[in-house]
Amino acid sequence: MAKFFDKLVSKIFKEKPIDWDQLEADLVSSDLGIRQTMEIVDELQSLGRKVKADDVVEKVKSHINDILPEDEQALSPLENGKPYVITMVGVNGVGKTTSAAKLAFLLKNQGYSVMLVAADTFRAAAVEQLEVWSQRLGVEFVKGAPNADPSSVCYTAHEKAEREGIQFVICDTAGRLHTKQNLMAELDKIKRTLQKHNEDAPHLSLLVVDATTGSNAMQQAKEFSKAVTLNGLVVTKLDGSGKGGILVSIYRELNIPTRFIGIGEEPEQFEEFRRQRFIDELL
Ligand SMILES: Nc1nc2c(ncn2[C@@H]2O[C@H](COP(=O)(O)OP(=O)(O)OP(=O)(O)O)[C@@H](O)[C@H]2O)c(=O)[nH]1
Ligand SMILES: [Mg+2]
Repeated sequence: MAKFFDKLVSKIFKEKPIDWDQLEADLVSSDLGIRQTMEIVDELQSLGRKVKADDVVEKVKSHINDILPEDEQALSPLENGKPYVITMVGVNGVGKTTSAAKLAFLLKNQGYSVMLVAADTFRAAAVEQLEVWSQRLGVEFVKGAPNADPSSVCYTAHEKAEREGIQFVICDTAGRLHTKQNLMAELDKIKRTLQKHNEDAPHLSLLVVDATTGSNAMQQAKEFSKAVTLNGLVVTKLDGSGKGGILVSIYRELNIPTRFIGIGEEPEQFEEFRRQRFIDELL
């Protein structure tokens, strides 16, 4: 995972005494958010002694540990024989389709049966992209007619999955901007349609955000959570210049826990989020 405090560490170890303005700037640029940054700096300054680099490292770690929730349980199939339904939503290009495929791969490797559903029906290329993934990974795939209503594709897929005893259904949706009312309403329709099969569906509604977009990801999380119930976050592209701090601020502000992280383009470069591991790898 990206060591998002690399820069910070190298600076604070060189500079004694600590340059507070610089520390603030570095914490903010790690996407930890202004609120967290101010709290960390205040707490350090109120230690009442000369603050050392180790103090900063410890404080950042303990602060994040206090904010983030306990890890969620790994996903497990429903016991009533119906499929566990996962929807992937987010703005364009964040990594929804890739993450849907990677998640299918992860679940398949845990021994579960999985179906990928192409509910991004706007572009033929989008359907094809997911189809190629499903063939490569050897998982079930369902698509609709070109330009079909995404809800109907999800409805049919659920029916098929239930009939065939498939344990996990992952619905990939088209990228959309929160400003497009009709597209946001479509997400709600997908949910309502799935609920005709199972009132608890979707069991996991994942917002996918690209870590390299920094505070934009926070904005997306705010807007999407107004339109749909989100109960998990996927943070992609943490292998690049992505600053993982964003997942801390999103949880703090919106209570959406990070469930998975993407750390590359390959199917295995995707992990369940683990708080301790994240903190250990920060510095
Ligand atoms: N380096 C890196 N690249 C990623 C990661 N996740 C996705 N990508 C790349 O990001 C690009 C966009 O991914 P998609 O999965 O097509 O994104 P999308 O959200 O489905 O895009 P739309 O359907 O067009 O909205 C692809 O080139 C992916 O390979 C990641 O964790 N790390
Ligand atoms: Mg896509």
